[in-house]
Amino acid sequence: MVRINPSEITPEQVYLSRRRFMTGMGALAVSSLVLAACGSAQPSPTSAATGVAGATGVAEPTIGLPGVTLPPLTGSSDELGAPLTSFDAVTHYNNFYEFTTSKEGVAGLAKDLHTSPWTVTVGGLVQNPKSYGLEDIFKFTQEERIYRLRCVEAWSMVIPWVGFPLSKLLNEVGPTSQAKYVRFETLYDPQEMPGQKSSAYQWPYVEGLRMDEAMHDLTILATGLYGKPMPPQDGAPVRLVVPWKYGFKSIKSVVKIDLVEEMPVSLWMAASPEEYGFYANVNPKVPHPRWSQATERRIGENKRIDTMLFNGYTEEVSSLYPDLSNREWFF
Ligand SMILES: Nc1nc2c(c(=O)[nH]1)N[C@H]1C(S)=C(S)[C@@H](COP(=O)(O)O)O[C@H]1N2
Ligand SMILES: [Mo]
Repeated sequence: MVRINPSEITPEQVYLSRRRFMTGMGALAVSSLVLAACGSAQPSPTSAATGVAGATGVAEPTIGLPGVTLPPLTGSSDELGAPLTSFDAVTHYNNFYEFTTSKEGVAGLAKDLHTSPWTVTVGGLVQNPKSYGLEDIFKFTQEERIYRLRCVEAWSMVIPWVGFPLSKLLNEVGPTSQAKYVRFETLYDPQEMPGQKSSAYQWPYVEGLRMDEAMHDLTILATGLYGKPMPPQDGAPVRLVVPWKYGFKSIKSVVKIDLVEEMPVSLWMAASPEEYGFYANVNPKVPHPRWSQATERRIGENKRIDTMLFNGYTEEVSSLYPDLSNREWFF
């Protein structure tokens, strides 16, 4: 992002907003979990990364978890009527700097990423720290959420994610009263992720949210898209999606979630502090230091469209940011 050319580049409320973004049968399914027998041993993040299988000794790239059925694609547009971005574009125009800074190159380089077994270690200021294997992640009811994704580089997509509210996982571990922020980390494994051999960035990729942002119903952990398991290039097996913020906040291939007291320093804050802050809420009126954010290119369409405050989710999230004149929210 920093080094590329922009041209390339309240309960009732909660219930109501839920209804707006959940679509079709998937949302109504009691549980999509159909688990095959799987090993009970918790793999360490390291063994998960290298794909060393426990019981069988066979290491194989796996997408998703055998036996898990995700809710099928049901929607065809977002809640504003914008059509879905094609599956091909969603999976072949990616930002995932752990592989390459070339958007078109990510899919090919990421295709062999070992995503099973996988462990997400959740700890820090919580009552019940827990390591989630994929089988635990898929115990949360998976639902379809069609969201706009607005990259800070001024392009956007409409993506039908599959996932579940992050709040469900956080409620399980029980943040203590000291916890003010959530810090997320992507897998660090330069063998699997060749872009991490570059010292241009401080790996692993880190992102963060304030506690109320993390608990917001729109904030999900996504395990798939288009009714299919998450493709590696989109952040398999599990990634964050925060639709009212610039895309870089939606961290991919998460292995660690910590509840913390201090505001985390994200990879982008460390890489370019004069350009990227913590909040990064979408705002057409606050330009990036190097380009305007007033409009965006919807991938697959020719014309530019107007960028919306909070990426069109103002009704849902504006109560989190009481003073809109506070520039910190939009940096
Ligand atoms: N770990 C990690 N997460 C990441 C990125 C990345 O480079 N590494 N890129 C971010 C950026 S800039 C965007 S726009 C989105 C892109 O998600 P997509 O490729 O699934 O559309 O992922 C975000 N999450
Ligand atoms: Mo982005």
